[in-house]
Amino acid sequence: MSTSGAAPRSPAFGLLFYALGILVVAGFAVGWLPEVSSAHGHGIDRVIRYLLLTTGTLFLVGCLVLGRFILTYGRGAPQEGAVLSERTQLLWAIVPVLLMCAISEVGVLVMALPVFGEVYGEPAEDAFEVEVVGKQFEWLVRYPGPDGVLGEVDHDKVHDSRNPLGLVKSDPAARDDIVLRGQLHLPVGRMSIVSLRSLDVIHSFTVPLFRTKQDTLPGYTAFTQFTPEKEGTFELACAELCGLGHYRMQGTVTVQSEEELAQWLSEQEPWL
Ligand SMILES: [Cu+2]
Repeated sequence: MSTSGAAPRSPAFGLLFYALGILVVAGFAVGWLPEVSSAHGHGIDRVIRYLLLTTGTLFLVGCLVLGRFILTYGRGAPQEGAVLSERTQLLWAIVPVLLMCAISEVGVLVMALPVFGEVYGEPAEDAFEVEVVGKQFEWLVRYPGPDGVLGEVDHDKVHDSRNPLGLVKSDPAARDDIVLRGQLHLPVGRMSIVSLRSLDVIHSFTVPLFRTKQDTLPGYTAFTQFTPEKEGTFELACAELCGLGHYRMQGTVTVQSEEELAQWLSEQEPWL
């Protein structure tokens, strides 16, 4: 055989790089996520870590097995007895598939479903209700006002400066609605339910530290719910490339105590 002794080392080096990559990812997976600040967010982080660690480990094991096969069977014509039996080949094909199924099913059923239930299940009865509407390129936030009811809106009445949400003046429930640009105030420790609409294209309501993300679609009202855990100011962003000004489609989420929130709301003027 003419190959020099250096040839088998290159796959070994390749494997070393794979292994290092996986170890780095796995190491960071435990602590690289930004601080979480909502009740369901811990579950989301658990799912992310679980997926990174399981699929990362599988990937590494796959590379090791592949490397072993290349080193053992990859040079020259197969020798007597070097070809695996059909049964063994079948096992090598089926076992990884079953393993992947187990990983994904455990991930879905045990870890992800309870979180899904928290985000899309029945909201708490005392949930704080607010509406957030996306438009190019800002978030409009509507609070129901003292009557606790979001009034009627009419898309034909939308005017960017005079009536950005198209509130209907003849509806008493709409007359006390408060509309603000990019300022979402929420109570701490109590579930918030946000109804989401869009006035133009698809946007995505995203509060990274709440691990909350929900698309807003024109002509459709979507909902998302979460319970903020800590007081403070958080970033509200759009996670759907929605046009040239997408980058500036930001707002702030202020989480405060019930008293502070009630005080702040009482200081806001109704839009109409
Ligand atoms: Cu957007």
